[in-house]
Amino acid sequence: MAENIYDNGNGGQKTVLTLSEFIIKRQEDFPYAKGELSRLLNSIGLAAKIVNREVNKAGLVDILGEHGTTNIQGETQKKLDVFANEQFIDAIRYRGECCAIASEENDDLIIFDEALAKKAQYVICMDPLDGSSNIDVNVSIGTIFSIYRRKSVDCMPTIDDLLQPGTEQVAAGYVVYGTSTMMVITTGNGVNGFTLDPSIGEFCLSHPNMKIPRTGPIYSINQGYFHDFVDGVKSYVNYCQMHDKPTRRPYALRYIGSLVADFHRNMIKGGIYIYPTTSDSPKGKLRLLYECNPLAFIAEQAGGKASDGYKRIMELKPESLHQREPLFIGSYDMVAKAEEFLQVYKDMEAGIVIP
Ligand code: P6P
Repeated sequence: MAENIYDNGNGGQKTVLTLSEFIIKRQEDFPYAKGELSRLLNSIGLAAKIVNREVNKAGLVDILGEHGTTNIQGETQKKLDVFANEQFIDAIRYRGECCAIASEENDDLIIFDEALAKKAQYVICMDPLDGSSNIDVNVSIGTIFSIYRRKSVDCMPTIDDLLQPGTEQVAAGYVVYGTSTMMVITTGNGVNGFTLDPSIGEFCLSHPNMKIPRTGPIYSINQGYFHDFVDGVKSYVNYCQMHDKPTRRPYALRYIGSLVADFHRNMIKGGIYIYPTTSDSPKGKLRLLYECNPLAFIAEQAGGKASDGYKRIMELKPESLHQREPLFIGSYDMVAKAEEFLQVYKDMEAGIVIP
């Protein structure tokens, strides 16, 4: 395969661009920062490499199985969940650029010690290891994170620093621990994917300027809950399954049960991922702060769309750290079509008759 040749801007040419080099090269994306955001993204990359090492050994060492605790969601925490959470928190803490973290694995806000917390300018929302129920069966899992500038000044951070709408994100990304390990990030100026080269221990630019196709051949939803879906979702799922060559239907149903893996595949091939409301999850299952918003930022930066079925996800004002929302995310035209179906039923319920 031809080597990827990148112009490093100095007339020379390199065969690889590492995550660290890329972040420094793109420093102009965040003029207000003097390297802090770069250091923060690099610390996340470091933690991802450490987690990747353990994920790849899972099964060989005693890191599978349950940790014997549950998180605020009432979900049993896996050993790797807790390990990953600790790695990301430690890596972020010691770089000194973040004052507080909202993590899926911690009931309450994590606020770093006073000296650090007062000067650091960023806060992070993260799901350190999403899809952990797949760990023991060797299915791809992922990390998801969002970075915001804090709102509080000259004081300890508060929960309001984290309860910001997704439109305030300065950076977001995910790591997918799959057949290869990839880190996909945006700083508000497009989306770029980096593949871990284990031989040099570096994330290297492999997917520059990622764009999600406007439409695609895949829909991702847990079909097992079909009878629980609201009518608008049922009608959209039926639409996906109908034969119609011009729109490449029926779409293929692909559902790994690991959000990052399903989302990443749809980013590459085009598709829609839906986690709607169900009787067990009346507000949806996915968390707004550290699952919906970061992936929505990436989807939109790649030309896609993300909503709760009616409204742009990133405009929702969070009320609590672990707030759940329905999520429709992926190819722009597919999410727009799903919203059309939901709107028809919403209008019918409101007695609005379409002429
Ligand atoms: P269900 C994993 O627990 C997760 O949060 C996502 O990664 C995944 O897409 C979803 O839940 C799977 O949920 O109810 O279909 O098993």
